[in-house]
Amino acid sequence: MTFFEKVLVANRGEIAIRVMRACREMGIETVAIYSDPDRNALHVSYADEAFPVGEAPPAKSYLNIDRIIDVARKTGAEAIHPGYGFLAENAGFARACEENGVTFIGPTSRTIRAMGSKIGAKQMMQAAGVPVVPGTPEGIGNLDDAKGIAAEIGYPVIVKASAGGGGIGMQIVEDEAGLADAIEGARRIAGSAFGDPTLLLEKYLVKPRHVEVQILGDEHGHMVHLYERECSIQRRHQKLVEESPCPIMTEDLRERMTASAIAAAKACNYVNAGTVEFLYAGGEYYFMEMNTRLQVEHTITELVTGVDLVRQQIATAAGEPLEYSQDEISLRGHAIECRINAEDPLNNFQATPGKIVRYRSPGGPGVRLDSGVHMGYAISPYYDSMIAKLCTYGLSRITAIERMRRAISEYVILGVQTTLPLHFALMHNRHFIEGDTHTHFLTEEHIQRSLLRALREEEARMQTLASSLRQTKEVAAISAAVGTYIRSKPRE
Ligand code: MV4
Repeated sequence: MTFFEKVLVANRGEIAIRVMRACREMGIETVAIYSDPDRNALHVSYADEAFPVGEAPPAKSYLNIDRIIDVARKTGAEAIHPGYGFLAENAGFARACEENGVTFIGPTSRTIRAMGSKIGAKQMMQAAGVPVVPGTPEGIGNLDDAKGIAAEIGYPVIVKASAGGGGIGMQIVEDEAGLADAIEGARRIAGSAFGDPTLLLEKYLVKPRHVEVQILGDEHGHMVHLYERECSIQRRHQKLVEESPCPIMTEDLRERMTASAIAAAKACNYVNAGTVEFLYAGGEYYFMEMNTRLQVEHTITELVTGVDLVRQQIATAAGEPLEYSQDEISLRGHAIECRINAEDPLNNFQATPGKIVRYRSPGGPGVRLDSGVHMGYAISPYYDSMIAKLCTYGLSRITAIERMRRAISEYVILGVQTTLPLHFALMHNRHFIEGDTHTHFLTEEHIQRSLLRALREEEARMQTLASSLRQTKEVAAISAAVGTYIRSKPRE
């Protein structure tokens, strides 16, 4: 069955390769796009065809809607997969695809737009009976109204940008005295960062878990969930470690949370792959937002269910009914994903772009590595710092953890500082092992102390490895020089 003849992948790095892998399995030709510095990137050589779309800055290349649509039309690509980030949740891009007769592999532009408003999404979810965090039913009006609602729900409260994401502009308010400044500050940031100053106010949930549910909907009214992912270990709203299933999930909570996720998806007539994000605190869960894209961490859902989510996205976009009914989707085992970024966890996660001078991938039982780099690859300062997603799978959580420890110990990346030492430390951290994590896990003092100790040990191991490789290199260089010297001597 051919769903499309040719698909353009409007992304780069590991996710572009991931999408192209599904296409290759499905017999679909692929078109890559690349910015000037990405001309030698892996995703370019993996594709059947590749076209430049502009200079390094995303605005001039991977966000260049007209250029991307033009490449699709010139190559005859019937569909575009946006990956994640870049244009994946850009309603204007989805609309441009619709208007140019190119299938956007994802939800409709109408759904993307609707879920882009936190207030609109919350109202829709509340009407569908999905639990939402208590707060302003509309945007924050005048200060007195805000004070009234805050007094009613009780401090601390949080002020958020309705058109926002990633925690940008969020203000936590401990008492009424701080409310006016918080609203003013959030409104200014919301206006400048998102072009929309609309704010909402909610009860602030202290140290919640971030638990999300994967859903898949087709154009024939079928909707299924593919269980939950625990994504609480984050830093500045950038996820670092994700796992499925959630270590504290009970059958009853799973039943309720997945039913809410399905109800949320149906409320916005969701089609294709999406994720319903919840905050979990005090034994209760609340709708946070709906992501209208394939997520970075889709990998762990694929590992515990066996479902190829990208394949389902492509087939759904081609009008096919879902390949699986809910009864045919089961969760087996445990999967963990560690995001390996070119960042320095010992230096405030400073991005560390640079050239990879030594690269050796892990493998073996229960290891999946989705990587976009190779030896000699230069991590660009223009794009996100992700090197690879290291995933491990086991029938039990402890097996997945033990495999992650082993895979990290096998993974050699020299030339740039990475988050590998942090992940090594986390996989040995008692609180992580006990599943006792939440969204502020990495900011807790005792966690930072224990991670610092483990990080320094791991750092030392990496230095030893680097120096031994250097020695090897020096030995190799010396023996080569001796060889040359000997060969250059006239024979006696
Ligand atoms: C919250 C919250 C606590 N209470 N809302 C962070 C970004 C955006 N996705 C929403 N976020 C939060 N909203 C209420 N009412 C805590 C966070 C939050 C958070 C949420 C998920 C994952 C990581 C986080 C880190 C800090 C704050």
